[in-house]
Amino acid sequence: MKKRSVFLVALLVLAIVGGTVFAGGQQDAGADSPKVVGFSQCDSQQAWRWAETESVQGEAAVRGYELKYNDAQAVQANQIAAVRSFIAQGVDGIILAPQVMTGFGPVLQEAKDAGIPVVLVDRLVAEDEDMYYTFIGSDFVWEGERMAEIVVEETGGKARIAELQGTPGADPTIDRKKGFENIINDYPDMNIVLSQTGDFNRTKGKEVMEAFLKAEGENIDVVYCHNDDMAIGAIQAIKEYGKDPGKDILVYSIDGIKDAFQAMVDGDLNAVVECTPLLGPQAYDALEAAWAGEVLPKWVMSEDGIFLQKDAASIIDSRKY
Ligand code: GZL
Repeated sequence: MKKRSVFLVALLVLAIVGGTVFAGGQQDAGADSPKVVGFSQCDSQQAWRWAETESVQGEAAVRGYELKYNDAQAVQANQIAAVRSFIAQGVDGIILAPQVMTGFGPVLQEAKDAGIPVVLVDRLVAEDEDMYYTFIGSDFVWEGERMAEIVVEETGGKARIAELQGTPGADPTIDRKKGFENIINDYPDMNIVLSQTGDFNRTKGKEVMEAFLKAEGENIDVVYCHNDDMAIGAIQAIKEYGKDPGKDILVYSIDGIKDAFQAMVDGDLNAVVECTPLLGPQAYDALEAAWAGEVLPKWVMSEDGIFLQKDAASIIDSRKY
């Protein structure tokens, strides 16, 4: 009897332990529930942004992650609130496309304190590198330098340049200007005679170009645009002014959206340096590395191309955004 009761007690203990372990297994099942990622997008006002958002959203579906998306509508305070909300919801990772470089320190510290990795996409922040897991994006100085080299080549080193700058305080704006000037500063007859922000926006780019033309329409040889949307606005303004964009006034821009390739096919735009928005796969690769405890370089640089007007017709159909 004794042996039996001992055996029965042993069975009971095993059942409880097993159950607990199994239950624990059920609790571990939580580990198999899909990862939750928060994506804070700075705005959704143009084709480049739409392409980036689609890349991040599409890849989440491919990889089976739950994505919480917020469009800050170009208001930094909204972005900070969105990131704070993601932290409060206990997401597993955050993808952040910061509107400008400054002001994100406190909320990045909160994410760090919560043990949530933050991957920056397409724009940097002016914080210590340990405030984010990595930055995935282009080399904006390189973009500006390559564009200036093309302008020097196509103008013979002599041009009065109007510049349409991007969003003030955003690192593509700062560095595309820096890169362009790195090159033209070596050419005494290459001068930026007008420069103003068009906020990376098609409508504002047109308005600023209209003002440039009103002030100095007969003294502008080149327009250097920090992005394609402003270039397309500038092209419209130049046409309405009565000049031929791409010929009377040469137009150059950065991004490589499909409308820009069409503008080159139409002869209105002279060259484009690419800045790819298709960063979704790399963003999740980075988060997966963070979750696996790996260390990545603090900058995962995008590969970008350079496209001249003469090549646009043969390329446009293969463009992905
Ligand atoms: C570049 C990105 C810029 C694009 C613009 O990574 O931040 O912002 O060049 C966009 O088109 O507005």
